[in-house]
Amino acid sequence: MFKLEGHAVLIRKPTDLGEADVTPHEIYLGRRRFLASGLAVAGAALGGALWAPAADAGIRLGEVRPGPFGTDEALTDRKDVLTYNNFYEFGVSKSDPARYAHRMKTDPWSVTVSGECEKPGTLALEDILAPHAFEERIYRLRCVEGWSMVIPWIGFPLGDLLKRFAPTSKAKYVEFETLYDKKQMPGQRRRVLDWPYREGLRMDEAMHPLTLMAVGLYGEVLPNQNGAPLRLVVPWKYGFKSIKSIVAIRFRETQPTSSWMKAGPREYGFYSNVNPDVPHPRWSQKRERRIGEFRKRPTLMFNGYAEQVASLYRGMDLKKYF
Ligand SMILES: Nc1nc2c(c(=O)[nH]1)N[C@H]1C(S)=C(S)[C@@H](COP(=O)(O)O)O[C@H]1N2
Ligand SMILES: [Mo]
Repeated sequence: MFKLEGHAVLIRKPTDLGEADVTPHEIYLGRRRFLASGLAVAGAALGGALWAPAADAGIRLGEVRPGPFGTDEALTDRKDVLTYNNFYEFGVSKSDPARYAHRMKTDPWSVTVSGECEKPGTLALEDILAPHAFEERIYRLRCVEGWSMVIPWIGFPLGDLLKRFAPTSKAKYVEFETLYDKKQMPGQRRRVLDWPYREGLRMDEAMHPLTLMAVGLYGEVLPNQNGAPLRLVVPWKYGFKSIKSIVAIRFRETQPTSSWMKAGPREYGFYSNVNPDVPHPRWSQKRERRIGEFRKRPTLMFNGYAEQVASLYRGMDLKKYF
C-alpha cells in the first residue's frame, strides 16, 4: 500500500504552516518531482551527500497535517539538520552519518514486537504504518552535548502504535533496538557502544501524546542519517533517547538498560530528562547553542515541555533519577 518508486514529497514548505491550517497538504510523489522542487535545488547545490537518499524506502507520506505542541521558534537550517548528526553506527563524527548512511538499506524493513503484550509479532514497515495518519510536529531537540535544533518532524504518536499490540498490565517499560549489521553500519565494528543501540521509556512516557514515532522531516521521508525509516522523537529528553532506525520493540516489566547507561552509568541515567539544574559530570547543562546561532541560550526544564510532562515525575527526586 505504501510502496512506490521514489519518494513522497511535501511540496509546501513546513515554514508556511499555520496553527489554524488543517487542510491536507498537497503531496507530490516521485524523486523527479522532488528534484524539480526548491528543496532539492538547495540540496543539489551542496552536493549529493547532503541528501543521503532513502531511494529504496517504502514509505509514502500521503497527507500530512499540522500536529499539536508546535513551537513558533525559527526552524534550524535544513542543511544542518541533514549534515550535523549523531548516529554512531556510521561513525562518531558529526559529518559521518551524512557521508555513510546511504549504505543502510531501508526496504524491506520490519519491526519485531515482543514481551509483555497479547499481540507480539514481526510486522513489515508498511503494516506498521498503514493505520496511522501522519502529522507535522515542530519540536526542539536538545543534545546532551550542549547544542539544540528545531526540526519539523513528520510522524504519529508512538502510543497509537503500541496500543495495537495490546500490552499487558505487566508492561511497565518499553525497550527499543536499532538495526545491528556491521556490513551496513561500519561504526559498529568499533565497540564505542554496546551494539545494537538500545533505549527505553517508562510506559507512561511512551504513551504520552508528545512522544512521536517519526518517518519524515522537512516534508520528506526521513533521510537515512536521521534514522530512516522509523525513529523515536522524545522532545523533553536529551537527544540520545530518540533512537534511530528501529527494528525491535519489547514490552518489559523491568527497566531496560540503555546503551548509554551501560557506557557511562554515572553520566547517563535512564530518565535523561533535559534539566538545567542537573549537570553532566563533565559539563554544565545550563546553556545550549542553537545550531546556526552564536550566543548561547538558557536550557529550559524538560526542554520547554514542562507544562506537558512535569506531572509524569511528580514526587520524584530528579537529581537522583537523572
Ligand atoms: N541508533 C542511534 N540512535 C541515535 C543516536 C545514535 O548514535 N544511534 N544518536 C542519538 C543522539 S545523541 C542524538 S542528539 C539524536 C540526533 O538526531 P538527528 O541526527 O536526527 O538530529 O539521535 C539519537 N539517536
Ligand atoms: Mo545527542
